[in-house]
Amino acid sequence: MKRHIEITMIASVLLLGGCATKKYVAAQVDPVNTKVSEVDKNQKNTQKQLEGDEPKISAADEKATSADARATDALGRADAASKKSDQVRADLHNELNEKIANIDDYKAAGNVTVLFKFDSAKLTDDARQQLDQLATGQVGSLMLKLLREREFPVREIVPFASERSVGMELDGGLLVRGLSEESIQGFDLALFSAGGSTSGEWAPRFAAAGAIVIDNSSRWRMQDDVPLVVSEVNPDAIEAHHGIIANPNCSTMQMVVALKPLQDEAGIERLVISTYQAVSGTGRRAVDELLEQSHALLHEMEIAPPTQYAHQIAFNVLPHAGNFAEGEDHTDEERKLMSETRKILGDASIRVSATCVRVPVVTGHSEAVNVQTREPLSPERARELLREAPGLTVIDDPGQSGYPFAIDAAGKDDVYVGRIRRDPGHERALDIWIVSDNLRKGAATNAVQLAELLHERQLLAAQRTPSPA
Ligand code: 2RA
Repeated sequence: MKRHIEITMIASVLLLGGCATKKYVAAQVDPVNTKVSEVDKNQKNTQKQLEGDEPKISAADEKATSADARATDALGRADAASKKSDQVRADLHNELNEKIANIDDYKAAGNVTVLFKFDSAKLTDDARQQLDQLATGQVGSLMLKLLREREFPVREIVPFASERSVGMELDGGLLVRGLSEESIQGFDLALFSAGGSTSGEWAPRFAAAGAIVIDNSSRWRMQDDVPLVVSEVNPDAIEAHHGIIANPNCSTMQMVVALKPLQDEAGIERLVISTYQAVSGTGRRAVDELLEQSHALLHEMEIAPPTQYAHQIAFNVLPHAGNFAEGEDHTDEERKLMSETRKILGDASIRVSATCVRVPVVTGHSEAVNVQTREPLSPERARELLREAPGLTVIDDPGQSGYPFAIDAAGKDDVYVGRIRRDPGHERALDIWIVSDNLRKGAATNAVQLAELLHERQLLAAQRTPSPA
């Protein structure tokens, strides 16, 4: 139709131009007619082709419609996902903001809820690190809480702290005292959560005054006449004390609870350990640093230079937990894992390789441990042994994503074990994953369990029968 109108218009224009143009017009009309019939032919061909292509066209049409629907659907989903991720981001911001807002309360509340606190100026680096824990009160305050929660049969609890905190009133009306020869007399039990120097100076004095000291610092752990005790692992060792009992380091503590049943069954030849340690192991200031850095990064703000670690800890992983002593290529944390493990398990021949890593987790240390046994031990038997052992919970259903992890273990007293499997590289080795709350079982819970053990075994001064006159 369109083609026909066009031709008519050309003809009428030329005719209006006069006779002289007729021949020319006629001459012109012929080619036009030829063209018309060519076009007609083409049109027919095209028509035919179109008819032949029709199924293809309608298939293409269908395809386009369904692609359209899919695109609309995908757009809808993308929109929902973006809304969801906005929500997740907003929730995370709110959560962090809330934590940041609480930091001041948090710091204030923790300041004196410790048993012993001293002037950090005279302390070594190692002791200062321990002191950080104490100054921020994480383990000390948890000890007090646990003594109450577990109804430890106590007549009187007296918190000791540095001079500047003397006289302060803690939760439950406890008044903080200062340390002096007079003030430390008359106690049956002293729970220390202070630095190595404080313990070095005052633990023997408390012991001489008749108390049994349970010390959370590293000061006495490797001393031959000081038992290093984990309540589920070597409880009998407590009886050999001479006034001081040492509480192991957190990363060793949780690991030996899981290793003991395997050692009893098959012996242990070698351990290869990688830890993933939470920042609360360093102290409350490190928790603050992680939260403040995370907050800054999420708000696209500059982060302050790190003070607790050598590098940024938020959104990072540092192959550096503990301190490197001069000329040492292992940190003290790694050395503690080696020596304390051998002492607690009572086997100096166990070979231990350890890498201690700090991760941006607030509470809950995780450990991947390759255990090479002396005798063959199947993963099935290991699982069975670990299920029956005290203080342990096995979560091992990898197909359903069932394994322990830090945020689940935080706030609980058990040690959690999962991913129990054969090491394909060694017929007598298993790989296991161990997680626990580093402040609870890793420190305060075990200290209180040791106090309970002393009480059950009638070893406290007030329980001893006076010798006949
Ligand atoms: C840690 N050594 O760095 C500590 C806790 N005792 O996690």
